[in-house]
Amino acid sequence: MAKNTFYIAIIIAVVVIVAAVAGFAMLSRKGAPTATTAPPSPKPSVATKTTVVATTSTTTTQATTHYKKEYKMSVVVGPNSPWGQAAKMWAEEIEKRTHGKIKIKIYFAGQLFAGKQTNEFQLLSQGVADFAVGSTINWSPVIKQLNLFTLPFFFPEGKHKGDIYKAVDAVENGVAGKKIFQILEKYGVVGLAWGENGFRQITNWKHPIRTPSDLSGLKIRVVGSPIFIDTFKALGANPTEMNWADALTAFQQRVVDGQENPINIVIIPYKIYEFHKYMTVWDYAIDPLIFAVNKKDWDSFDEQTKKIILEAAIKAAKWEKAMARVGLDDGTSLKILKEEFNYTPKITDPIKYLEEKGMKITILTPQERDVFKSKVASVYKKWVPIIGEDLVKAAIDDIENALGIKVNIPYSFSSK
Ligand code: X2X
Repeated sequence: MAKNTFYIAIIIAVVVIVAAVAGFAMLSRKGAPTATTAPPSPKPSVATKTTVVATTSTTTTQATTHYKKEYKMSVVVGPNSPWGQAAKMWAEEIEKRTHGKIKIKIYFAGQLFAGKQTNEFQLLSQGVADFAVGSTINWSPVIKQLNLFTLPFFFPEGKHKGDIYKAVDAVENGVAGKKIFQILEKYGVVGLAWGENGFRQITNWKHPIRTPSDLSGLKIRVVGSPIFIDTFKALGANPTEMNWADALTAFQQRVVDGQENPINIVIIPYKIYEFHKYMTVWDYAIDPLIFAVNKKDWDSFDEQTKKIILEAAIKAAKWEKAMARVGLDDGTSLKILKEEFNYTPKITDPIKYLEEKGMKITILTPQERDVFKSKVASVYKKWVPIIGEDLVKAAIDDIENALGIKVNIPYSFSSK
């Protein structure tokens, strides 16, 4: 009798185990994400909790457990600028292609760093932000080498319209650009693609600027990056640092006389023409954007996820860069937007658009630009050693090799 009870108990135990295993198999199959369905809701039931314990060694659970519930992306500007739109494009593409495993919340208009834009790089390197589409200017107080792009009048106009943009691409895709990405990585940030805020043009409400004397005494809002103070002082202006978050009110109230920013990404979307009647196109500094990710996050992703994030960054950056340049280059950007993105921007002639809005626009001739350039030797003397002579030389080589022109700067290198 006791023997029979023992056998019955064993049979019941076996049935229970088989049923449990079969149930678990069904549950885990149901829960596994497929190419077409979204992953299951993160709130596990008691049954799934048990299965998680039982399956910790399988690859399915490993791939899902290390994602954060939500990742943060930082952007200095709002969602109406192509800069903000490209951030959205990047985040959405990542979420779509990872089937929702990576969800990104975008913090526009500097929300993540309470308006102090020069803090963005630290937040990204510390992981307070996981992703950013950041301006090299805003990161340059921390990564001194990024001041390369704001050395005044460094990039040559070249022989043909649009050559100056080819010079920028040559640096970003060349030796100098690679060195810069390596430096970022040492600070815990992985750069994935180059976008663009654009060449910065100066606007003001008082009068046209064609010569350095026209700038004399004008109070100009600049970003809180020291090379700007040095440059505008060298040019005879009166620069004052201000966060972008406070700038529009300052323009409206005429706390400052002028400002400098790129046409397509800032001046038009932020309607600077409502405050300033005069603009001078002088292409004195470029502000590349970097699509970047915190290195700890990056290292936590599997190869497939990395590939998705990288490809999505390259795609969004390409669209964004074309938007920054459309109507200002030799037509390449409009072609890219139409042919590769099937997208026609609303404004294809930004200069004409701004004139229609009432702006008086002065486009400097190469000779007039050279007069400004002749005033900034002191900026080069101080900043080339800070940026690093090697990096500046590498950038010059990149440009000369790509464009076949000579780059002249008001600086003599200490060594060959
Ligand atoms: O603050 C600016 O001028 C802006 C928006 O261009 C940057 O973030 C560098």
